[in-house]
Amino acid sequence: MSKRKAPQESLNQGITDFLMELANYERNVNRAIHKYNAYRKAASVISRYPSRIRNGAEAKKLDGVGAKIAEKIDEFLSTGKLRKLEKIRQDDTSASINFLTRVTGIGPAAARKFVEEGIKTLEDLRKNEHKLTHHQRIGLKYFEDFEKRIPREEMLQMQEIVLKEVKNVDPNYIATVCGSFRRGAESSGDMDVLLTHPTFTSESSKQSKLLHQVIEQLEKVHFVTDVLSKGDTKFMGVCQLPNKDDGTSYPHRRIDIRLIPKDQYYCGVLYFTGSDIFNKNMRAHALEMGFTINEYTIRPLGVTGVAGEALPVECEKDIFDYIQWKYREPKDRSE
Ligand code: DCP
Ligand code: MN
Ligand code: MG
Repeated sequence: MSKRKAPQESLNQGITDFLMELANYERNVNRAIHKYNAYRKAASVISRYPSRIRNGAEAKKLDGVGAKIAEKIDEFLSTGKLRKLEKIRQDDTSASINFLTRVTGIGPAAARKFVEEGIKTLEDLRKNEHKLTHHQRIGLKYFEDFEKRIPREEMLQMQEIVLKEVKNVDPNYIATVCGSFRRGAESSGDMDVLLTHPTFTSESSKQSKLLHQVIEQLEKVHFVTDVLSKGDTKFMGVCQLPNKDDGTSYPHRRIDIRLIPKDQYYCGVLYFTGSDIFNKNMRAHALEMGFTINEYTIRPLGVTGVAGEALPVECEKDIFDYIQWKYREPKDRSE
């Protein structure tokens, strides 16, 4: 997961931006999850609205936009800003909480706790390293690097190293770089790698060695530089390309590697290719067709709505076929 997205302009960008800023404020600062969800829902329905919204009343007709949000839209459209947001932006506590959550490993709860203790800046965090988890320490160490997006040219070089080293460990591995990279993005926030092996299925016993020996190899060739967390099926860490010819170094980058049973691999590839919006839309269509899709399986829904056994899947197209959707190449999966 990465936090910074490439901007995606829409007709009502100004409105959806301020709604998302309010949503994050409600979640991060007030712990008001219901308000967070309400703002997000409104932002989502407005982002799909096909014309430029002229006033609050027009927006209020949409499902998920109530009187209070309509009022804010009127204020925004007539004055170009929102007093509530101006106040929030000036509030030192909420600005600090929002800032700290940009460090990987610091979620809203940890950020609130730090701010209560007077820890508000990178400098404060550095002075209080003993209060940080290992993950947060690495997040702090590479804060500036992790804020940078990864140009596709570098993603291609990173992919080459990962695939080569995976095959060096065992040529029978199957590995796919997913995420925005697989959708053809010109830059990515991180690298998402999925890994499987023909001997590993959801029926076979756990084979954690399959993930660990790949990580060891990537560490051995100095591609993986740090570990954020490492389980039997999920690795979260940091990697770096070898220095350029002129001796200058590349930024450190976030990399996630997941080991997935072979029979669940293509549901995983589909999910981790995204986009998140495409996933939501595909799942909604699947439900209409009587199927439920998640990152592991596609299952038919019985008449009572209970999910049946996982259906066999040999490639991504199988999943599209079950729900009678025309196959879409990764580059056409932005929504
Ligand atoms: N995903 C999802 N829903 C989420 C989070 C993730 O469906 N809430 C899926 C779709 C994403 C994929 O996982 O494409 C990888 O997550 P990332 O956060 O890494 O997103 P991207 O790779 O798409 O973008 P970025 O370039 O910012 O990393
Ligand atoms: Mn990711
Ligand atoms: Mg990604």
